[in-house]
Amino acid sequence: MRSIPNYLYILLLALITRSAAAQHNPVISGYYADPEGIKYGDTYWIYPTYSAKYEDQIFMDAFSSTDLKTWTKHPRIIDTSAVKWAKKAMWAPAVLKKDSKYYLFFGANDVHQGEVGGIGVAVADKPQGPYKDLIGKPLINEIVNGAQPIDQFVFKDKDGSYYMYYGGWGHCNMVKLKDDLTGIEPMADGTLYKEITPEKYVEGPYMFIRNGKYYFMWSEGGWTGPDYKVAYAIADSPFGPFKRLSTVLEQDKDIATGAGHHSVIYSKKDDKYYIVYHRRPLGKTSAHDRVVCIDEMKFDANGHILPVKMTK
Ligand code: FUB
Repeated sequence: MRSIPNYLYILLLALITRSAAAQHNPVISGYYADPEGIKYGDTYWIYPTYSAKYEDQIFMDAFSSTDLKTWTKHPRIIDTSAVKWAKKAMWAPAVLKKDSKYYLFFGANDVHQGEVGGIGVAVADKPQGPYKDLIGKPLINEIVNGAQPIDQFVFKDKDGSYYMYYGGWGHCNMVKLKDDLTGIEPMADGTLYKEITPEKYVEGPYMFIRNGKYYFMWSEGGWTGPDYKVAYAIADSPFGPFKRLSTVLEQDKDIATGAGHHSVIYSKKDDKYYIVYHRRPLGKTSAHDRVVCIDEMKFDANGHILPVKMTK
């Protein structure tokens, strides 16, 4: 029997590898949402919400990878036994490393006026936990400016200040965190809670700096439906103003619906940006049927974000 010529063998191998790499979404199995992606050293991490009934959302898992393709699950990095005031609806982690500690901010209890819950903060010695409640109570419990205290993102500014953007119910506040992350303190102008809600904002804020500009992003629409999406603004300061520029991510009839609540990972070695988000597989209509995906996020020559093409 004649053997396959070498060049054909190599071509075949390249094609197989390429299609395997292209078929990467969803990146983790199971229903998860609101993913916070981050790189600690050489390792990529995803911290998502466990997407299920509120009463079942009593823990969080994390996932790590060195190549953005193969992910290792780290189960129950935090749960309600470590956070006495959290009973349900542990949502939307935001994470960071400060000094030699790892911090995880989260929402709990789907809090309404007069209830205990809101945004909490936990700390661990390793990215995979176990995370312990840092202050033994919510960091933000109250509803201020109409914003439900959920969906926090913690942003470190150029001068080392930590600002937290947060809010559901169509309102977004920013607050300045104390340097030890145990509470909030007034900003330079004396404001404690500054409302910065952009047009059409619903929830899920995120911020990053690129070429000196502040890119502020958020989710619009309803997370339980197909029209959920991500939009953005560019500003010269972390305080805004944040004028809506365009939609970055939305449903695609051939791929998935309800795409939103994202974060961004920057890969310095190849200068690439990745959007980490959740979406609802075609044919699924339950609110909680959400899966975590990653796609590349590109910019035009003027620094504007191009619409993301979701991939399978
Ligand atoms: O997963 C729970 C909630 O769904 C989040 O807090 C919202 O942003 C929405 O994604």
